[in-house]
Amino acid sequence: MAKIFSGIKPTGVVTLGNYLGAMKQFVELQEEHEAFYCVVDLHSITVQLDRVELMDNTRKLAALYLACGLDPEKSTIFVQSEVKAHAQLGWMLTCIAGMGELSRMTQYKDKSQNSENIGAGLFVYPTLMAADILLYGTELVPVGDDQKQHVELTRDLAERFNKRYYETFTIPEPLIQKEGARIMSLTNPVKKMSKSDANAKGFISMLDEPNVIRKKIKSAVTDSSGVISFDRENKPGISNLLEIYSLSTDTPIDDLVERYKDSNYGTFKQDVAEAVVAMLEPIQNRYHELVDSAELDAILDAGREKAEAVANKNLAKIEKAMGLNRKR
Ligand code: AQP
Repeated sequence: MAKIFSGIKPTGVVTLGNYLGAMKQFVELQEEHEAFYCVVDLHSITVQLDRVELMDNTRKLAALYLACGLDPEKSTIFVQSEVKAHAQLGWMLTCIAGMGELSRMTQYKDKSQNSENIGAGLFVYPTLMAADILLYGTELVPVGDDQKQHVELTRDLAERFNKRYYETFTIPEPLIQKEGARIMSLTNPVKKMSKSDANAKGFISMLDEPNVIRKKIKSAVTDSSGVISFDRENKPGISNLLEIYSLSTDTPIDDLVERYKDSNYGTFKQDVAEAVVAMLEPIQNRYHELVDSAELDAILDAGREKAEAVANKNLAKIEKAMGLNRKR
């Protein structure tokens, strides 16, 4: 049994990419491991969001965690800003991180590229993520491929801290699936699907209505060869749809390629859309029951208490290692 931590930012409604790349794994892992899953709202304020929208997104994401199958009897499910130790450890780790290593983070480079006002929070985001992970003695971090570099930085910071101060942190490993680790945008299949994409046609939200999903998949960018085969480099659009179809139905990609070898893109896209609709239907139904319920609040309150107990105990040890608090 390993200790697991992961989280998702409530910057919008989670996408099929977040689900297939991360959340689906969260559910499988809770069966055999001690898992902490967090709605990382402190990470969301690295970009400017409407306050009511952010609170709403936080609630929606927590309801989706449960609707996807996270079970509060098996996992600890909570909201990051409610456990204050995350921000405290985030600051402590920022103090041992270097400007050079933070500037090398590709997510920072990508996100700051087209922005005039780059917040300092965006720059130090990885140190808060390191704090999230290290606070729970985490051994495994299930993430999509885009977060691998941040987990590697977490390992470096933990090793540095252990050498500089005291053997305090467990060194975590990223856990990245072979398939689904990078679901691509439907309008630009060489770019990853993101919930904050300004073009809503690029992503499928977990709460999109069936007809919206059908339309988005129908208009997904493909190519003109008309052949259904898996070739990420030369056929990124069709390969992305094959991956989505495969993960939505638990069917190997090779079987799908064989099944559709004489089909056209129209028929194939229709079937992909129906597979996604069928997979999301029970999740959406359960989500609607939960999102405004008192049950959701009770689960998050209990989750906060459980997370806080572990986090505060570990934070006290880390503070001691670093020399914080007065001498007695
Ligand atoms: N397209 C994707 N394919 C596979 N996995 C993905 N993840 C994100 N996009 C894809 C994984 O989802 C988890 C939660 O991500 P996050 O919300 O914390 O941050 P992110 O990676 O920046 O996700 P988005 O959707 O792109 O958010 P915005 O648009 O706000 O930046 C992570 O494990 C991530 O790898």
